[in-house]
Amino acid sequence: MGEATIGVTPPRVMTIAGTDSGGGAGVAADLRAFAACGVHGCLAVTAVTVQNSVGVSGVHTVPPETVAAQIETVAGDIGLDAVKTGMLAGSAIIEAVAAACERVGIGAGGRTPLVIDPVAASMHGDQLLADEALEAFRALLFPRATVITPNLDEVRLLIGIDVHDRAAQYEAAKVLHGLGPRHVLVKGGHLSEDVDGCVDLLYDGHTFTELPGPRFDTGNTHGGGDSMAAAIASGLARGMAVPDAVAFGKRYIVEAVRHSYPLGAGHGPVSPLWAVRPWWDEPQHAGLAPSTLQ
Ligand code: PXL
Repeated sequence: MGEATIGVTPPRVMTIAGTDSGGGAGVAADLRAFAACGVHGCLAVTAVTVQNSVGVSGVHTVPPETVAAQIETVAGDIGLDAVKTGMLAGSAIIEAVAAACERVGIGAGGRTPLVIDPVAASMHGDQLLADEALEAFRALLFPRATVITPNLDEVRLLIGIDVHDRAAQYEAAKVLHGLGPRHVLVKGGHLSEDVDGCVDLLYDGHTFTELPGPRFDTGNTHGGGDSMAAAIASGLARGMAVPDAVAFGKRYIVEAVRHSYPLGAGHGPVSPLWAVRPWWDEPQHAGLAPSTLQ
């Protein structure tokens, strides 16, 4: 009989999000980011989307009580060191998520940090959140958040500020902080003024921190926001303070975009597994598989 080693339980992180049948965004992206960032990933599925690289052609939501049950049943047994949310689809699911988080101590005064990526639309503009749900986001989830990670499209939907320059990015961070999250990360990826770089802005109510990074000339950024928020949640689960977890998430996503790849006729995904080694090329596994193509 082979001898199994008894491993050490890694930090445990849950994504509360939707599926993407194309495998680039949502739960699939989050779980790969968790694996690449050294944590065990759990999932509470909120919706099944029918999509490919060109767009979303169907959204089927999971009953809100089933979403809440996934969260509570995992929290009560496996335990959670951090949680992130992605596509929450509508206000009934947001209400169920907020209530479940309250019951098991996720976010706000609870012991488990909560990263909220306020996903509203896909990069093609397909709606992933019902219109009336924006208010539920602001009222029920933002006050619970350790950090929220909106992009500039989400900023416009949430608070009506159209960010075209750095000054407006600062202003948006202040207004969003007023809605109750402990930290706000206003991502600058869609800021046209930054042609060469991409500056994300972190605000904790006192201090602004600019996180500069490169900008890549690629349309293959599908799943980028999801993966970054998942990496930030992984950092928090590993015990990092928020600014360190955000810097960890930024470094991770820069490399994921650098290694992004084409897929289908539309937008390809970032590569959440850019850091995973090709084990089949190692000498002890030689001959099992053809060496990596290219
Ligand atoms: O990247 C945002 C996102 C999140 N979750 C799901 C998605 C998308 C974008 O398409 O499909 C399920």
